[in-house]
Amino acid sequence: MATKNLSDYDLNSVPNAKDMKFGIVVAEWNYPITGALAQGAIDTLVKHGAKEENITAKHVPGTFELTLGGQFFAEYTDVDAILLLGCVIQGETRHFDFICQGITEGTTKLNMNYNIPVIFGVLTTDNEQQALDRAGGKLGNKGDEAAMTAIKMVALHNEMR
Ligand code: DLZ
Repeated sequence: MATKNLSDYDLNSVPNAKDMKFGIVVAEWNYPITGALAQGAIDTLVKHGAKEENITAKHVPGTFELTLGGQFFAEYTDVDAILLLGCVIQGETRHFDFICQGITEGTTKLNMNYNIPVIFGVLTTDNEQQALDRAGGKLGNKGDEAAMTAIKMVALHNEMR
């Protein structure tokens, strides 16, 4: 399936998640947005067969802390995939750049170090409206997309190992 917006996905192309376990780390910064991402992710996991008891969500203060929250899941639990959900909105300082760099590199390192899917579900936008549009607004919900990516990557892992 070639797609630009995974929210418009073909339901049949997503594997069943009934035996999969997921950890979700949610940043509290911009919580109206990250909470919507988390709800979208959970709804999508359940829609594709995941059991609610196999989905664990934890909160961290900001997007910068998502990496360590993800590492805690990887170290201390037996989840099959981890979703990192955050929202960084451009401000007047360079904080945006540093946080985006930190979470991007951190997510990549977790993927490489733990050999399980760690999904980059972070909105990086110029303003709040762009974020709202992507958190259940007119451009879908990137939390749904993170969930589908997680399911697909767990299925690939199970197939190949
Ligand atoms: C400090 C900060 C700023 C300015 N902006 C955001 C943001 O837009 N989104 C977000 O998730 N977090 C932000 N933070 C907080 C940092 O992620 C982090 O929590 C602090 O720098 C403490 O490490």
